[in-house]
Amino acid sequence: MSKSHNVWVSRPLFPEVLDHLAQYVGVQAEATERKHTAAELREKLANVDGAIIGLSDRIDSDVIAGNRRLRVIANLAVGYNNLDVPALTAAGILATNTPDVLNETTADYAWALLLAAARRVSSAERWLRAGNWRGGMRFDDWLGLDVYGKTLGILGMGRIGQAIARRAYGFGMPVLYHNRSRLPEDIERECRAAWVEKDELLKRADHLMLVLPYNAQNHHAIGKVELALMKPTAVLVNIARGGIIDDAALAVALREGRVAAAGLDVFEGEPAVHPALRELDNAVLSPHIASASADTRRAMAQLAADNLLAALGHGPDAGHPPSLLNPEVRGGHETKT
Ligand code: 8YV
Repeated sequence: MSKSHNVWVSRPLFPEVLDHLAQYVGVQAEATERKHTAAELREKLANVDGAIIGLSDRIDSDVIAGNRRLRVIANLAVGYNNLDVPALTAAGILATNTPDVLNETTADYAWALLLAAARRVSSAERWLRAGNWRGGMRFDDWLGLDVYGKTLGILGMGRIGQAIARRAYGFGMPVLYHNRSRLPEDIERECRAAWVEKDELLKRADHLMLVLPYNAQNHHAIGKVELALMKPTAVLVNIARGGIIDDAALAVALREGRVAAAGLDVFEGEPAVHPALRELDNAVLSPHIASASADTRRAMAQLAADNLLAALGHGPDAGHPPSLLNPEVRGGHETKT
């Protein structure tokens, strides 16, 4: 049966999610994972009604210029700094993301990085695998930093920041946070978290986690000046976006022991990673996998598919994408000619 709408999926996705999409729309899905150029995106999007795309696909005014058909872009991520939402809105194209379904998994991973960096898990494993564990182990070898009982700082206190904060209770850690806007008192109470100015956060946090969205204001929110305010015994964790930390400045601070260790899941210009960071034993590095549990990545893919279908008027949420970023376009798919 021919379908009234066609969609493009820019990367390999769970087969069951593609099958679900195919019940309603014609699906063209890429079989390999790669970054698409603006010209490729323009060409792919010219002949479809909607697309599911990933963070490496940058959708801006240039990519959608003159496109008379496209009705929806469904991002496979909660962060959407790869989308020019005002440009999509101006073109009458709906934009969606995948909030909430990844909060807890991503919060777990932030703790994994903090613990691994503080307790030197990765470097100890590298040392062991290299066959260095022969004979006795010195009592004062492999000393790490405590996490339990220390003050946790969180910069950016959205839903993931709050999920991180709630876990701190189990570690006996008081939580300080900074966010552009202070949380309502009941949420602060529930998270046992106190708002402080950014500089105070940097100075007082024993360990600091970054969970803020990337935008022009947050570019290098942690640079040389901010790193100098941190405690030399602090661990810095970034699960948010590359570009929030000045990676070159962080590498210098880590090398000189001005910051004790770092756990980094995201990098400026990823998949490239600053060579100086790769050299450092006190940096735990991972390839942007904070949301990558089997259940959560499935839930993200399913939510992106639900958003796409709803925007095109299919499925149980027809006409009401569950996580619409530009509701001002509402109805745009009906009126677009
Ligand atoms: C990525 C993320 O989507 O949701 C986000 O904003 O950064 C991640 O969940 C995922 O790593 C795929 O790139």
